[in-house]
Amino acid sequence: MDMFDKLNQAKAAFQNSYNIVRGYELARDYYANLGIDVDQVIAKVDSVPISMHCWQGDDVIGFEKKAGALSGGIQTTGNYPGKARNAEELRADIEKSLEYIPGAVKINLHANYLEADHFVDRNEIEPEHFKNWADWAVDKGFGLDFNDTYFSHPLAEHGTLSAADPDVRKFWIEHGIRTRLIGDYFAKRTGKTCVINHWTPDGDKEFPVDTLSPRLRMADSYDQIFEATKDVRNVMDGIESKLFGIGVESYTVGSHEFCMGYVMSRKSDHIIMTLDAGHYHPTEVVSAKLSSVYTFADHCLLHVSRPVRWDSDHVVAFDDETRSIMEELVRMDRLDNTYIATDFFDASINRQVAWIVGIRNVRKAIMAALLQPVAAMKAAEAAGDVSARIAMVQEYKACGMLNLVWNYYCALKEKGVGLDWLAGIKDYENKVLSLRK
Ligand code: RNT
Ligand code: ZN
Repeated sequence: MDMFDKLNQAKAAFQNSYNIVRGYELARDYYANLGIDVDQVIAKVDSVPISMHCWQGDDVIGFEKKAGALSGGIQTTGNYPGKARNAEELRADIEKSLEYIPGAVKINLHANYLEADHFVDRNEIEPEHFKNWADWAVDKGFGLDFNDTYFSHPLAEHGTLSAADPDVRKFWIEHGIRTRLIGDYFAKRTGKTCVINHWTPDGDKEFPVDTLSPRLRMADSYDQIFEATKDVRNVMDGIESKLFGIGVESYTVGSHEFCMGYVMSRKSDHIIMTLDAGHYHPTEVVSAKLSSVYTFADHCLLHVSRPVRWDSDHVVAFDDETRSIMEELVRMDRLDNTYIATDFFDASINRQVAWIVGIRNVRKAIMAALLQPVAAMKAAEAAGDVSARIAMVQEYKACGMLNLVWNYYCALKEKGVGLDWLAGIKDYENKVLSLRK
């Protein structure tokens, strides 16, 4: 490259940055007219922690020495090369992805991502098996969240916390207990609350004759887990419901009603509902449930995901439902009460692209919700002006100024404006991922 080319390149780079700032200034003035301080919005958006699920990086397999196939009615499809084969690779992949993900993150681990030189069964897991993760998180300043793993295990074939076999149920209760102790360890190590999500795949392919007993057993199992670990502090416990899983289509023990009933009846300050965007009937949406949850609860945990016709766990899109969820949280003033976690696993594309696109979309949806004149919209509604209401809701939802603020925010954080991150990921794919056989 000669001097002339270099100068031209510098000019183009300058022009780009200049345009980003110009865009920001335009948007800043536009939003100021609506009574919105863009700089405050940016600071807020940046501070909302999103819990990044580790399991997108290796198709939910984990690092147990006897790791088998994924089970429990969930599925990854696709065979894109380069998935992480061990915890070091996974951590490196997460770090690389985070170069292009702006804003506060926590890392969300599953119990099967332990590290040990021998096989450690689920009822034997200890904090020491997660020491490397904790050391890494402390070093990087990340919070850690956690999940028990009640699937991909031979003893999970006929139920876990609801199992009729007392020994099997005992095994899984022990797993739940140890999961909470590890959550306690994470909270102590990182100094940040550890949010644990409890999800069991228990269910039946056919509609059972006795639908009550498994539910009574599951409630009792959770009670036992919480009673045995009642001294654990700084841990929140989400109970995740589901409509159905593959192979257990007719009956799910941990249904929405079961989980909501369990959480509400325990009146605990740490047992909360988990709402996964893919866990309801196809026309039933999480955004429509949140204000009912918040009528009776102070917190909840979200699994932001994208169901395509079923709980397919596609990469989160910047779609209406993701936006509606965040709009609800903002309009209810419950953004800070809500633990936001991602949950998807696409094995058909570069796994880092999956993380980056999905998590950026979650944060962008938060920004989109905050860049709306909520007070004015509420005032129109309260005054009974339903015509102004629809006009305002539609106008501000689609406002094109959003991207100008988003681009400026990404530039400010040096996380890649527009698609400026894609080449970096392709490069990593060529240099690192493609060498993994
Ligand atoms: C399954 C649930 C659950 C899992 C993770 C891996 O349908 O959504 O949250 O995706 O535990
Ligand atoms: Zn989930």
